[in-house]
Amino acid sequence: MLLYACLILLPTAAMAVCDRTVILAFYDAADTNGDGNIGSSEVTAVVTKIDGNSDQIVTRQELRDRLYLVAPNLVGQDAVIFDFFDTNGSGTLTSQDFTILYLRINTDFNTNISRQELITYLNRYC
Ligand SMILES: [Ca+2]
Ligand SMILES: [Ca+2]
Ligand SMILES: [Ca+2]
Repeated sequence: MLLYACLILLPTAAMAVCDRTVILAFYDAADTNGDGNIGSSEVTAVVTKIDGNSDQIVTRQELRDRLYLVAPNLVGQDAVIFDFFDTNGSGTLTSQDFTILYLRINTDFNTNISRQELITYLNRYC
């Protein structure tokens, strides 16, 4: 838990290339039922589509090749999206990245990431 606390407080280098418009558009594409919240089932649906070989790790190549399955309007923006999600800067996306991001953004500690929580986060760090 201490490790997570440190990672949450660390400013990320990835934010240097952060593009709020792209991140928000990706959020809207992932919010498949359009209720302004991203729940765990919507996260799982996105990861399942992008993780082509189903090894629970999303590589840059997988995101580049398969982004059209989730957000056809964002094809070509994969690097911006990847860097936003690679919160630990490891070069791959794993459950640790999603956990860190979830803890950073989900300020009311419920089970969803609301659109407003994301906007608040982007206003602060992006
Ligand atoms: Ca939703
Ligand atoms: Ca994979
Ligand atoms: Ca990572």
